[in-house]
Amino acid sequence: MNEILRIAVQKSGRLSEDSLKLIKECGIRFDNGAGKLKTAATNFPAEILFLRDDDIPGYVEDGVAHLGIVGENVAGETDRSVNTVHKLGFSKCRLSIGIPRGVEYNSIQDLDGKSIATSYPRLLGKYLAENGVNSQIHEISGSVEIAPSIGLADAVCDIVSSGSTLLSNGLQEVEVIFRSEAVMIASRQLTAGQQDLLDQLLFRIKSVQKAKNNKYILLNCPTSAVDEITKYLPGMKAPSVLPLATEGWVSLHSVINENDFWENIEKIRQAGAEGILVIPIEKMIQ
Ligand code: PRT
Ligand code: ZN
Repeated sequence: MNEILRIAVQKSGRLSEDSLKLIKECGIRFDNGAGKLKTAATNFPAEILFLRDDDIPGYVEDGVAHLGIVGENVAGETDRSVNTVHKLGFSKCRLSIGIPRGVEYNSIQDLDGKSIATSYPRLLGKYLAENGVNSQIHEISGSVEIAPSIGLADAVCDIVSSGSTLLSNGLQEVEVIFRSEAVMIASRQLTAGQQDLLDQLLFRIKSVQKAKNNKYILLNCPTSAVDEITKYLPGMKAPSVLPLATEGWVSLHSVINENDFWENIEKIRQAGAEGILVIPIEKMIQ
């Protein structure tokens, strides 16, 4: 059977660029001419649909798209039944409660009996219920942050990234209720062939993500320092160790993790490494 995977991505907005970049990094080629609603990949059985992010869960539930890339905030807010299959690591933000600056705040209980404006009534309602707080939720679809200043609500619950929108509207962030990043969602009715294509795509995505979290490292060190240095290089298996022309010295090749990169580089230097080269990895297959 000639199965095809339809992947819905945001047409234009904060998720668009990184979503398309990820698909390209998975080696899937397509023409994304401006203004297109749909495009076919040339070297993978996939089509890409360009939609508003809020519409993506609905299209995926209905099976019009088989996969979609949305923020976890959108996936968590929707009542559409879809599966979240993988976190993608970009478009990180948080859903937070903000109140006017200067108003005293001790805990979420302070919002009992108060009104909160938000575009996320489900996520907020769940958080309030979990904390036994009874607030009035005002659902509004945009410009949530002006609600307190126009007397519409006592507080807001909105997406925050740098925090500057809250700040410039005289608000302070008092509670983070949900942390979000882009996720891949999938239809619950994939055929075996579509599931197989999804598995292939996820394998590629994980290889791209692993490569981003790691760097290839080459260094020279005394043979006696190899064991000590290897402790800081939990690479793929054991490092490759090649003899150098200088007696008692080797060249060591491995993979170093991005998270504690500088800390480990310092320890490697102290252990006697010299001529350290660090190179980005394009794909990492394990
Ligand atoms: O047109 P369409 O409906 O497709 O797009 P949209 O306008 O609904 O979404 P868009 O493109 O703004 O955001 C898409 C997704 O990006 C969101 O669902 C989040 O998952 C994620 N994301 C990451 C953000 C932000 N950062 C963000 N800062 N979404 C919105 N914001 C807004 C927020 O609403 C607030 O107005 O930016 C402001 C806060 O930013 P700071 O930096 O001032 O704190
Ligand atoms: Zn939207």
